[in-house]
Amino acid sequence: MATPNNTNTFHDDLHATYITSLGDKLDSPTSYEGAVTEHLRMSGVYWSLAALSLLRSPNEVDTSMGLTKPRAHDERSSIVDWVFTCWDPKSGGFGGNCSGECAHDAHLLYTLSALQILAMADCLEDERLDKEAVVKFVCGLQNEDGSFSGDKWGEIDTRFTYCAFSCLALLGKMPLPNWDNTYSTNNSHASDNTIDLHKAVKYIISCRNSFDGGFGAVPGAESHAGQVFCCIGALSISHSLHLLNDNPKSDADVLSWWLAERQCDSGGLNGRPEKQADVCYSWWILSVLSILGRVNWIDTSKLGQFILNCQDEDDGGIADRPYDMPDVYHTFFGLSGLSLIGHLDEIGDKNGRTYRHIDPVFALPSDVVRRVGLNAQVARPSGDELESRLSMHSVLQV
Ligand code: GRG
Repeated sequence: MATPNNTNTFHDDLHATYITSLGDKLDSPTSYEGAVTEHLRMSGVYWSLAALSLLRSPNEVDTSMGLTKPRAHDERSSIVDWVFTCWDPKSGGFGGNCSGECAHDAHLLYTLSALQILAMADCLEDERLDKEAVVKFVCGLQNEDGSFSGDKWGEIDTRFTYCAFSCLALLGKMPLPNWDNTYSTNNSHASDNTIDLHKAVKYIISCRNSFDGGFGAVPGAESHAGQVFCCIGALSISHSLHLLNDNPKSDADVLSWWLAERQCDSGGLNGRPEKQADVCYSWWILSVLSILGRVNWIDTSKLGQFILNCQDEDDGGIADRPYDMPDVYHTFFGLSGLSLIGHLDEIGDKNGRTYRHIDPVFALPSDVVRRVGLNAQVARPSGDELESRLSMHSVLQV
C-alpha cells in the first residue's frame, strides 16, 4: 500500500523489482489481477517496459524483462515473440493479448502499444512486422468526418486519433501537412495507405471547448486532461500546433491555465474540475505543459512530493493516490511525471544513477524517439530555452 513519507526517499530498487516480477504474478492461474487485466496485457507490457526503461539501461531492461530473448529459467517466450502472436493477419492490427485459440480483436490502442514495445526493443525492422498491413489497418479506421474509430466496432474518441498518428509515425508513414500556417490547403485524402490529414486535424480542433481551452473525447464533450493530451499530442505529431492560437479565446495560454488549475491542495493533479487528484494526471497534464513549454506553470515541488507519497514503501510500485494499492499504469505515469519535472535527474544526481528521460509526445524514452527518428512539433514562448529531451523536435515560437 502507498504510505506517505515526507523524507523524499525514492525507492528505485523496489520499483525495479516490482516491475520485473509483475509478469510472474499476473500469469499465476489464481491471480485476480491477471484475470481482470488479461484483455489489456499488451498495454500492461508497454507500461512495464517504459517504466523500467526510465530507471535502467536498454540492456538491463532487455535481460531482466526477457524482451528480445527468453529470461533464463523462464519457459515463456520473449516479449517480442509474444507480441507477434497477438497480430491478427486478417485485420492487420494487434490485439490486447495472444491471437489464435484465445483470439482478441485487433484495436488501435493495442496496435500502438505493440509498436511502442517493438520500438523499445529496436525491432521495428523485424521481418515479421508487416508494416503495409498495419498501415492499412490504421488508415481503414478513419471516418468520413476525419475522426478515428478504435476498431471495427466503431467507437469514436480523440484517443484513437492520437493512437493512429503515433502508429503512423512509428511506421514512418505519418503524412506531414503542406499548409503554410493558414490551415487552408487540403493536400491530403484518405486511401488504403494514408489518411486525410486535413480532415483529421479539423476533427481534433472541433473537439476543443473554447470556454476553457480544453478538449473532449468528441465534439461538445467535457474537457478532460487525458483527452487534452491526445489532442495536443496529435497536433504535435502532425506539426499543426499553430492552430491552437487561431482562436485567441482558447489559445495555448488559456489551455495551459486550465491545466495549471488542475493542481489540488495535496500537490497532485486532477483530470477535470471537482475531481480527486490522481498520479496519472502528472503525465497527462505535464506532457502537454512540456509540449507547450509551460511546465513551470504548476508547483513542481509539491507535485513531486505528491508522487513520492504514492510509492509503496514495502513492495515498490506507485498508486493513484496515497494509501491505495500500486499498479503498473500509475507506476509508469508517476515515474514519467517525476521525469518531466526534472525530479528523476535530481534523484539520480544524489544516488549516482543516470535516469533516461521520457518524451512528452510519444511516451517513449527520448533515446528511443531519437533512434527511431521520430519528429514532432513543440511550442516555446519566445526566448524560452529548449530542454535537451525535446531537441529532436521542431520548435514553434508562440
Ligand atoms: C501512449 C500515453 C499513451 C496514450 C495512448 C489511451 C490513450 C492514448 C490515452 C488515454 C487518455 C485518457 C482519456 C486518459 C485518462 C484516463 C483516466 C484516468 C480516466 C478516468 O476517467 P474518470 O472519469 O476519472 O474515471 P476522473 O479522474 O475524471 O474522476
